[in-house]
Amino acid sequence: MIRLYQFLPAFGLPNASPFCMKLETYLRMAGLPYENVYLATPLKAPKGKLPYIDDDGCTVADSGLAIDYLKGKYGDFLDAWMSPQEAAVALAWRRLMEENLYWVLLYSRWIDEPGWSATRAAFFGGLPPLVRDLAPRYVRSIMKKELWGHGMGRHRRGDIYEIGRRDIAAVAGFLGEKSYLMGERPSTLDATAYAFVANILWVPQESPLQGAAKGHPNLEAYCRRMRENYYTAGEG
Ligand SMILES: N[C@@H](CCC(=O)N[C@@H](CS)C(=O)NCC(=O)O)C(=O)O
Repeated sequence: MIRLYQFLPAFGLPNASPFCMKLETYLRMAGLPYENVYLATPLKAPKGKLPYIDDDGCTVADSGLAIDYLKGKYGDFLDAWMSPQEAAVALAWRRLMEENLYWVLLYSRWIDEPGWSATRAAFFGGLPPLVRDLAPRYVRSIMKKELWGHGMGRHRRGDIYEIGRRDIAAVAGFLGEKSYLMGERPSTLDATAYAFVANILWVPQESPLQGAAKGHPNLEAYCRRMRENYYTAGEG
């Protein structure tokens, strides 16, 4: 049995972590049976981050490495049809979202207001009084350091959101009128895109990033399509 270790759901999404939501969406798209194991913190995760999977005792941490492992063991249900050129394009789009857009999302949630207030309430609001004050400050300081280390956190607010706006416009432009990112057939890239775009569009965190996504109605339609296809009503 595949066990998916991920954060507790928040914001009415399958997961407020785009990487956790990506891996769960992949499992659903590939039709692989799995069981969710929800963790409050990533402290015990093999690499200190979530998600990771355990497949009958074989542990794989990192959404991308887990998907590679699952494809190797159970077959590539989603991407085998792609030409090498299409696979290269899909990888480049995935990197845009996971390695660049992610940091704008992180900034909008953990640093900027009103995102930070919503994050604090959703992730820490249920903790006992003292921890409820200390934990968010501590985790936020880690996020600040990570943003600085990546480099995104060194930019001015306006520049960060302009970077995010361009990424969102690029994703929307590439999607165009197609049903899925790579055409009329769903692929693993859609697990990433749905997870990221829904985590920007469908969260109670107004930001210029969310405003940019709302400016592209095809992104909303795309997320609805993914939700209808891969999640039952009310789940995500
Ligand atoms: N490359 C990893 C990224 C995972 C990741 O960044 N997870 C975040 C949540 S979105 C996390 O666990 N952060 C905890 C931390 O950095 O302390 C993947 O694809 O799984």
